[in-house]
Amino acid sequence: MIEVQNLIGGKHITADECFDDICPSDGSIIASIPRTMAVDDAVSAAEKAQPEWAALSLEQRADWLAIIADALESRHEELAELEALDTGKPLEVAREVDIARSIENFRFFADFARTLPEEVFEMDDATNTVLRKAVGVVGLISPWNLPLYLLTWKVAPALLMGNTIIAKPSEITPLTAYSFGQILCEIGLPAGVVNIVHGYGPEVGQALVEHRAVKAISFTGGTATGRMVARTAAPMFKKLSLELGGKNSSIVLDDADLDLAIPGIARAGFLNSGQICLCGSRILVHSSLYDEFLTRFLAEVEALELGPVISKDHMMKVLSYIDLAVSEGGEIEAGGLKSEGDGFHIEATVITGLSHDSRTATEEIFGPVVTIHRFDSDAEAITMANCTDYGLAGSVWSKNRGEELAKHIESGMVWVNTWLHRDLRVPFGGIKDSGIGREGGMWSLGFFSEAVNICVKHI
Ligand code: TXE
Repeated sequence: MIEVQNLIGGKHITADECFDDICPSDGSIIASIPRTMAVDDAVSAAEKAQPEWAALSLEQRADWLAIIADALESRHEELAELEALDTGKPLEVAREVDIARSIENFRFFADFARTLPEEVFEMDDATNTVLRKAVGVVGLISPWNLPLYLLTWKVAPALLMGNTIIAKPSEITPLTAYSFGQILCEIGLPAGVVNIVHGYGPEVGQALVEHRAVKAISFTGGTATGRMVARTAAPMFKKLSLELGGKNSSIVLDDADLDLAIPGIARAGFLNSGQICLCGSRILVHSSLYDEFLTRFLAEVEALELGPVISKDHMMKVLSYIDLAVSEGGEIEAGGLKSEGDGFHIEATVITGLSHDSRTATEEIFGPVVTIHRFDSDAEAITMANCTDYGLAGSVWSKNRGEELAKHIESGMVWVNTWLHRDLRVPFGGIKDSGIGREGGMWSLGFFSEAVNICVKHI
């Protein structure tokens, strides 16, 4: 049994009160999580560490990111095992997706820092120089679906720009964040530069968002929580980045290569048991290909091996959406049930016969459930794709018209003939109820800094 501890000012602190961390694969208790209100102490430690950290050069901080990347890499397998235990995802996914990308997050920003151009703008009679100063103490709130991956995606750019951090990982999956804190102590990152506070969102997360000394909040999680975070942070004029939910379409045009589209769309629908905000859970297929697509897609889905969903509550929520689909007139073509055994397993579920604007087809389920709908023209596909309150991502599968159609999708990201293919320099984020702001490359560095212009008159 692991005893998760808060990391404050370079020290791990034993908690007076704790609650249980449950393994989704079998429902067993695997760790105790602190329920101490440690935000004030963490903020004090971060404030104390901030001037010295900000005084390092960008290159020195980039060197630190590279050291962190190396340290994570040396513990790749151990971290993957912890992530698999805490989330229930297959070890291979934890290894190849979660931990590989966590390492890459540090490696990428370390290298990216060394490519930044000076921002100097000459006038006839003056020279403007743009400086990017640290924001100060920043709060990073992350979810349970890709725990270390999404946490480090925020930590790396925040550190690079000279901020000190209070991270609040999801209380459902604290293990890799705890281990990450231990690694930072081992490599000697200065005390207080990264502080990690565990606990319930409405307690610890809320206290972090409310704290006056925390100048920016970067949040990834559910849309309803994001709304609460914004309600608190906006009147305090904090910088705010919200990466929220999605209900993304995978669109199969009449000229699609089905050999490519079928495995690609199955992966988009069911990777991480459908618990990725980018998952393509509404599949729109041109009528001319519909029957062939459905037959071959069902065969593809049958061969998938899925991990459990994250918790009992979440399993009940996902199953309730399957009931809703039936009451809305949907036909269950595959899956539809809780799998045998302990743990929170749900079969890969494919539903047809629903209207594209039904609740099942427009609300975020965040589980292994996809709906399939048919359309007759590109214009109809665009209308159907845009018929949700979300606007995060989507994919189009077409030999010739994918890029053109992609321009009409109301979302922050669209893939053509692929999915989850990422260059970390490009903007990542959503529109509509999927959030505010962008992460990635310069967008992350812009969020975690204050741009200051110094205009010097030539005399
Ligand atoms: O997320 P929450 P949950 C979606 C998905 C899922 C739903 C809820 O639909 O079913 O969100 O998941 C912290 N002030 N996504 O309940 O609650 C919380 O402790 C400050 C999409 O896990 O939004 C955790 O660290 N913080 C998403 C983080 O917010 C608060 C990934 C996210 O938790 C808080 C996960 C508060 N008042 C779920 N309340 C994606 N876009 O990737 C909670 N938290």
